[in-house]
Amino acid sequence: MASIHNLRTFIAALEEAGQLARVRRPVSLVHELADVAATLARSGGGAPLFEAVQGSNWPIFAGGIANQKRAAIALGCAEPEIIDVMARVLEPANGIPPVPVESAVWQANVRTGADADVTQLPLPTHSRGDGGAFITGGVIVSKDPVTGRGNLSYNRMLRTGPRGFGFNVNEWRHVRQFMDSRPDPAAPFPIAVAIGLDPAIMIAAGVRTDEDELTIAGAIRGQGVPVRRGVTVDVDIPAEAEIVIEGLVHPAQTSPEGPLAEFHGYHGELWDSPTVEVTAVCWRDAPIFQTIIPGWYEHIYIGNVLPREPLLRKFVRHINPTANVHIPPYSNGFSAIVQMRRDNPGQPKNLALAAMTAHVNIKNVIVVDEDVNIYDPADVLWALTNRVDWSLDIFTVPGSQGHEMDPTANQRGVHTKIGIDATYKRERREYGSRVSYPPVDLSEYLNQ
Ligand SMILES: Cc1cc2nc3c(=O)[nH]c(=O)nc-3n(C[C@H](O)[C@H](O)[C@H](O)COP(=O)(O)O)c2cc1C
Ligand SMILES: [Mn+2]
Repeated sequence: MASIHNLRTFIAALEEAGQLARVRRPVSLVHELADVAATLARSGGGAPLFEAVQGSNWPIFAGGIANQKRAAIALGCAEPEIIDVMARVLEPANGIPPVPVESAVWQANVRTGADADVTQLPLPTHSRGDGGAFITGGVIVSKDPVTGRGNLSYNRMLRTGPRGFGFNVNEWRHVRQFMDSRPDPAAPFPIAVAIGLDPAIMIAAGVRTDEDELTIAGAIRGQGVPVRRGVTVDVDIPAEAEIVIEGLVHPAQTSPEGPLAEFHGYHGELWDSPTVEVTAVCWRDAPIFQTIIPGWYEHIYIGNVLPREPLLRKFVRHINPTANVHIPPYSNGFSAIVQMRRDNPGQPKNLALAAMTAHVNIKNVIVVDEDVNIYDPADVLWALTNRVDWSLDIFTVPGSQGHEMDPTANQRGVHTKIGIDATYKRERREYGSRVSYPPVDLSEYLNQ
């Protein structure tokens, strides 16, 4: 497989692996495109490349990192190595800084000032509860005004006009801290939005770290990401981005922004968010637009699964060195499945306790044996059904700290965590071993 260094080489690698779904039938940007992408993600289909988008000449790609197979392709590793790779690249000492270059592919078409018009961009209105057309798959590139360090993040952007967006940024984000750290916190703050990227950059942008997240993308690829200074803003933008929007955030000029499908599977509320004044729109010839379906698998993979599994695994391996973990994309990053070789009968509960303390979000921990596939929800439900006595094998931690957006928590994020020992208790009753049919390569049996 050729090495991945931009969106195009990623799409080619996905196609080679049977993980791309070319959608040739024209789709509407309003709901239909997201419906198709969400259906593909839910049914284990490929990542869609919408080749005919109504009202636009630009194709749209989605779902690049929506399952284990594609996360492995994006990271250039085998599926069982995903957490090892993420653990390595999250280590600041392994970071590789970006490399400034003179030319960027997006310099092919540059529109500035009044010529910059974002209504020409194919922005989907994703979910039926969404408040309009949003950029959800753009990576925000900014710079710490004090240290000069670069920063990547995701901030949803509601299009409000030809040169205007609403910009969602909560109080914990670096962009918010950068703006507030200046002598005049209300002064315009320069950003660039890079769209259509090497998935290494997409993964890095979901990480919370005090380093420049681009150093993580560099660590994934083993070489620094080429970056080029913006046309109208002084930030270093990935040179192989398909599309770049530059602009100024106006922190004190706020307007209603939202709602949008949230990672927990409901819609967020309407915010009074800072606005963005667009200063330039740039694109490579025949660009591919990219979106993330909000509140769906890729959103969770980038924000909650890949960046968090390494610490979770570290915590449980402190107790059991061969334990494995997965944060499944179908439960908002609030659940963890822990897999272990059971020896000491009390240890599953200790592992559940360890998993709960690794990340504040973790609320439900299910501990299973090595014969249960932690990536298959049906297999986990089988273990819950056949290996749990609900009066003996669970414990709850009422009044513990969770995520403030957990729909079961109070406004401060206080909720009840639960640990479930779904391992086989042979000492209670012996049922022999599980029915098992080893998987075969179906292509050797079908279509012959
Ligand atoms: C797809 C996606 C969308 C996100 N949207 C927002 C958002 O609209 N507002 C926000 O404050 N955080 C959002 N986040 C979370 C932050 O972008 C993310 O935590 C990032 O690591 C923050 O970077 P920072 O630590 O440099 O601030 C989103 C995350 C993902 C994965
Ligand atoms: Mn950051």
